[in-house]
Amino acid sequence: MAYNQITPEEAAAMINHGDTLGLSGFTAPGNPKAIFEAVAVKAAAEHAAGRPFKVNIFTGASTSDHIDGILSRNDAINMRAPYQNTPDLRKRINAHDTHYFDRHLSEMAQEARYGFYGKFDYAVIEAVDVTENGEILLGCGAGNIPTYARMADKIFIEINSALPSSIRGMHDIYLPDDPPYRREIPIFHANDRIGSPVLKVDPQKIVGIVHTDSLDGVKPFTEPDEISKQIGSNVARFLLSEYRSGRIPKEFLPLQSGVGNVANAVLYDLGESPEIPPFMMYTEVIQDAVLELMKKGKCTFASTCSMTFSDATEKELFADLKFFHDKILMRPAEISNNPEVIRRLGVIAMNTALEADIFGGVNSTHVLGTRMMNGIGGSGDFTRNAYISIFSCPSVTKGGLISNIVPMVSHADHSEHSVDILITDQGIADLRGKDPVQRAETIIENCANPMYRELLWDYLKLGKGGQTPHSLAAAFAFHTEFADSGDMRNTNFAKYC
Ligand code: 0RQ
Repeated sequence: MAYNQITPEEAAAMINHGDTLGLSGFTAPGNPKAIFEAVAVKAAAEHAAGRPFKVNIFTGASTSDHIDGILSRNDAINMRAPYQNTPDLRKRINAHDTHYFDRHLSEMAQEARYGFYGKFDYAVIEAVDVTENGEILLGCGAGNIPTYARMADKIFIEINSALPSSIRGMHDIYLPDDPPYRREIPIFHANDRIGSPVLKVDPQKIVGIVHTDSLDGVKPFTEPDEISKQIGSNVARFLLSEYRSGRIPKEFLPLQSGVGNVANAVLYDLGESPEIPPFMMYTEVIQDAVLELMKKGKCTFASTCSMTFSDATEKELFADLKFFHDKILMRPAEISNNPEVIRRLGVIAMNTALEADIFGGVNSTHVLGTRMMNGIGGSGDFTRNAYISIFSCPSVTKGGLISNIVPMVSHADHSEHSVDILITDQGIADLRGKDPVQRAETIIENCANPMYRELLWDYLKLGKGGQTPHSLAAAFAFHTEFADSGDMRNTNFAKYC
């Protein structure tokens, strides 16, 4: 079947106000790169003519400036799910211009199939290639596109000629049946392949092919700062002591690692440890550090949803694809983050907190309790089901004006029932087998910054009993003080007694 070759502007012309679109990709890789720039221009023209124009956008995770950035600057997103990290979109979300609902990434696709979010007008897919019978070779991220493509009435494809066709074989596209017919997801080792190397769609639904030629535009990592390095080395020290004690089996276990500098620093540290054996990853994104570990033979395999490499590393990957081809498999988010598989494989989860409280609760999403930062992403999928679940963060932020260890988290994403280990630049709090007061003692002593330890001890003494001795009057005294004076160190609990 010969497909209609169109321009991004022709695609944008077909997209109407109120349409719901499901996009390929997961983080910047795998996202469409041209059509939404044209949609943003259309939105600006419609708004200038006094007509409304906003669309609903479902993705795999965060996107890039080509989508969330440019659409938000043109106020063109009505509803957005399930994760984002773009400053312009963040502003729209916190101003309620865009309705954002933040979902566990493993659940998004199945809930779309269950019909919870209505019909999809278009799927927009970045691809390396598409055959006449509708077999699509995806780019560097899988995300939720198998579901969106199945549900959408029509499909646009962006063929990106910067992507090599030798990437074929690095995807594992699998959609589980829905209840009551679902069976086990048959992954028993991180490197088990269960699906197809291509996404199969009905070719009749493909209404246009757009051509692009650009890499994903992921920025390279900056050298981790001293605090990130200290956290990284504490996480590596913890894992090594678990391994030496035999609580992690001698073969080691698959790792999940979040995004950012701390995650990168942890992986570099593990790579340097001669005692840690070569390991696999079962994770949702792999970053530059993973490619380095593969070259050293330290990481033997990574199951992921996307290859979130900087452009320089992406070029290196493509130049040596033969070496990496059997070491990386990209799966849809509901499989890369699947709770059943995470629990079965014994994945060790490492994620980042914005703040944690002395009893072990974690806030990953809301700055000072109200302003959305990014979203829960896959942190809940992994944390709740991990063999060991680790959260890390710096002990203080903004030079000490904010303590990241607080009496009570101002927004709860992960409860104390799911958090095993808390790590800051100050040290390691092992919360396993401890009651709430014992947890508080360990966290204050090992993780809080010395600037805040006395205040946190004072808070613990305020409680009037109960298993978790909060003082409800003073639980947010740190946050209230920051709002008043801009420095949590000025907290005076006497005001609350
Ligand atoms: O503000 O930008 O003004 O400097 O928050 O803080 O330390 O740069 O955080 O980039 O490591 O991200 C949790 C957001 C951490 C991320 C989070 C301020 C701080 C700064 C950012 P500025 P950092 P990082 C895998 C799993 C959820 C999703 C997830 C995240 C800004 O890791 O989104 O885990 N996680 N996914 O100054 C007020 C505090 C603060 C604070 C930091 N306590 N109070 N402001 N800040 N702590 C990945 C995927 O799912 C794809």
